Amino acid sequence: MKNIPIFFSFNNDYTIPAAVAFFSLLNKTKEDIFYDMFVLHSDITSENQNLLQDIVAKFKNGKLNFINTEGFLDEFWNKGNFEGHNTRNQFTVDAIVKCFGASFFLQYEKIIYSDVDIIFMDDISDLLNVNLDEKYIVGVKNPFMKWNQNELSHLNKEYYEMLKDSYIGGGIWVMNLKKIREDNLEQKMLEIINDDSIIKRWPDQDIINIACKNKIGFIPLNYISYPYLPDLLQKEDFISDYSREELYDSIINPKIIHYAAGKPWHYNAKKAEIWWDIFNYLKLPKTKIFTKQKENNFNKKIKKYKILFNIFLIISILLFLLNMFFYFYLIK
Ligand SMILES: [Mn+2]
Repeated sequence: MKNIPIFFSFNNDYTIPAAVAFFSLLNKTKEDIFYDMFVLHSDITSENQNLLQDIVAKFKNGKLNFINTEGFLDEFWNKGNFEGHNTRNQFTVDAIVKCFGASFFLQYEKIIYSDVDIIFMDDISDLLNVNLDEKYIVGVKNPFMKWNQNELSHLNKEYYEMLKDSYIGGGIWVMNLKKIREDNLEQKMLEIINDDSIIKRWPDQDIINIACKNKIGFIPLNYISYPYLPDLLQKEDFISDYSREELYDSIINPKIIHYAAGKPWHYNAKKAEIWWDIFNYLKLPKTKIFTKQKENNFNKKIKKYKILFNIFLIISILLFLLNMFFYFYLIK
């Protein structure tokens, strides 16, 4: 048996996606692998913790531990310049807590981090054998940098030039905790958070990529298979740092499907069938995140109708006044 440490960082709202992700991880685990799973969180209810424990208990090769991080980094989250692109509406403090794994896992020299808006399609324990050397972190290089230069448009020219060819996504990392501690890298991360001249649009990604620059390693794109990539590959002008073979291989042989943009629980994601199959198999409940997107669209529609209604009302009143005016005028 080989023990593989892996951690996650999410809030109570993400319990159901985490349940699907945990099931998919353990369902694909090789017989000689045991996952020591950790959840960094600040608000997951005991009921939801039990729901997740029950999923893990279905399998023999995983143990789930919750670590409460309540209050940790709150001050930095509230003060830091996270204003770009509505960052504060999209993310919670949990997004930056994950950068600080070295503080929570003193017992390990390296650890895997994974998002939970994902499906594991294969065992990923080999990741811990990745050669870390002098690197702080290993992740998947963003394949959309050349195509969508807007991804890093919030950074100034210096940082943009520094990061554009090496920027890793946030879905899956292997963190060199030993080296991060040795070099006191977390102090540097705090300074980046505190530096108001750096806008953090993608909180965790921006902090890690800036702090670890030149000491970042890469794993194949298969570890973040993007469900919407096939559509982009149909566009003739699509360009990427990756070869077409690598891009297609990530679609055909995914190790992890990452619903980075459209989420399956909002019904609008590509490749969502397998997510729903696991959801239904586990008989999971539909919680409030399932309606969020719909509500938003609904609110937008209502707003539109409200404006139309008000215009209609004003025109009606004007017509009425005009009528009254003519009525009295003509009667006279
Ligand atoms: Mn994600």
